[in-house]
Amino acid sequence: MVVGSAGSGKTAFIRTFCETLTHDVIQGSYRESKSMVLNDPLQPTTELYTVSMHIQEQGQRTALTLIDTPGFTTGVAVDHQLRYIAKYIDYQFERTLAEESKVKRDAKALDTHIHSCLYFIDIQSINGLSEADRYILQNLSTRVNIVPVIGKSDTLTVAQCNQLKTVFRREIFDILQIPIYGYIEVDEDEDMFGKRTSTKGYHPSQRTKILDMLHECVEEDNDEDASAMIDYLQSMPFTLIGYEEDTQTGRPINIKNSSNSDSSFIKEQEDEEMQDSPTPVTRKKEFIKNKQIIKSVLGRSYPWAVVECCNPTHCDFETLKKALLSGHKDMLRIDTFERFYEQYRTTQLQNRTINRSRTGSKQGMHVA
Ligand SMILES: Nc1nc2c(ncn2[C@@H]2O[C@H](COP(=O)(O)OP(=O)(O)OP(=O)(O)O)[C@@H](O)[C@H]2O)c(=O)[nH]1
Ligand SMILES: [Mg+2]
Repeated sequence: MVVGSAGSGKTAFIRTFCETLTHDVIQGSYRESKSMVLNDPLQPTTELYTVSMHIQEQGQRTALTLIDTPGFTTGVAVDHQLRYIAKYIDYQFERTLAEESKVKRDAKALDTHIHSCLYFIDIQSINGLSEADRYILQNLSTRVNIVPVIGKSDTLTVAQCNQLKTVFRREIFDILQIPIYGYIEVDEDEDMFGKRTSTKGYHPSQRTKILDMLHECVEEDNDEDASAMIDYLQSMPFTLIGYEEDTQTGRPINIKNSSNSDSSFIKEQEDEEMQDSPTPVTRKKEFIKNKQIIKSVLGRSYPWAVVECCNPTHCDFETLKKALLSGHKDMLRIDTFERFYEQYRTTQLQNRTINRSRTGSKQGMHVA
C-alpha cells in the first residue's frame, strides 16, 4: 500500500513498479479494480484502488496486490483520510477473524492483510518531519508495517537526500520512537545478550543500538533475517524515482541511455579486465567505450542528464523492490500476522466479551 501527501509520487511509483514487473507476471495481465489507472495520463488519485497480479520472483510464485490511496491534504481532512485508510486495513483483519470463527474454515482463504505500507515522507522541508507526517506515522504504525520512502528523489541533491535520511532516522528512532518496520526495542544500556552498549560518555542512537544487536545476531548465528534487516536499516528511508510519462498516453517516455545503463554488468567485466591489464586505466576506458550499451530505460530526462528509476546509483528503487518481493517478504507477512492481526483479534474479542457481559447484565436487570 502507498500512503502519503498529495502529489508525492505514489501513483507514479505504482506505475513504475508495475512496469518493471512486466516480465515477471505469469498469470494474466493486471487485474484492475479500476480500469485504465495504469495507462491514462497521471491524475490525482481520488479513491483507493488495487492492482493485482501473480508474479514469479526468483522461482517463487507470489500473488501481489498493490494499493494506491488518495494523497493526504492538510488540516482537519487528515483525520478523515486517516480513518478511511485505517478502516481499510482493519477490514482485512476482520475478514481473517470471520474466517477463523467459521466451523469449517477454508484452508485456501487468501491472506489479504496489508503487509507493508510505503509511506511517502513530505519532502517540502528537509529539516524535520511535518506535523502531519508525525501524526499519520504515529497512527498507522500501530496497524501496519510502515516502510518510509522519499518520492521524487531526483528533485533533491545528494546532500539533501542524506540530510533527509539522517533527520528522519533521528526523529523516528530517537525522538518520537515510532515503531515503524525495523524499529526494535533495545534496552537503554543492554542489548538482547545482556552486553553493555553504552560506555561512559557515549550514548549510541536507538538505530545504532538496533544495528549493533543485529550485527551480533549475524556474527553469532549467521542469522539471515538479521542480515536482511541490517541492509534495510542502512537504506531506509528509500529514495525513489517514478518514470516520466508521455503526457498524452501516460506511458513511459522513450529514453535511450548509453552510459551506466547496465552498470552492474559493466562493473563485473571491468574487474576481470583490470586483473590482467598492464595499464588498467586505459584498458578500463577502452572497454566501456567498446561495450557501450544503448538501451531504453525507465527514468526522467533532464538537459544535463538522464535519471534512471532502476539504477542503484540514482535511487533505492531496486533495493526496495528486492526487499519487498524477496528479502523481507516473509518477515513482513509474519510480522503483520503476529503483531498487527493478533492485536486486532485480541481487541475485538475483548470488546465482544465486554458487550456480551453488558447485554447480559441489562437482561438480568429486566428479569428482576
Ligand atoms: N521529478 C519527479 N516528478 C515526479 C516523480 N514521480 C511523480 N512525479 C510527478 O509528480 C506529479 C504527481 O505525481 P503522482 O504520482 O500523481 O503523485 P501522487 O502522490 O499519486 O498524487 P495524489 O494521487 O494526488 O496523492 C506528477 O506530475 C508526476 O509526473 C518523480 O520521481 N520525480
Ligand atoms: Mg496518486
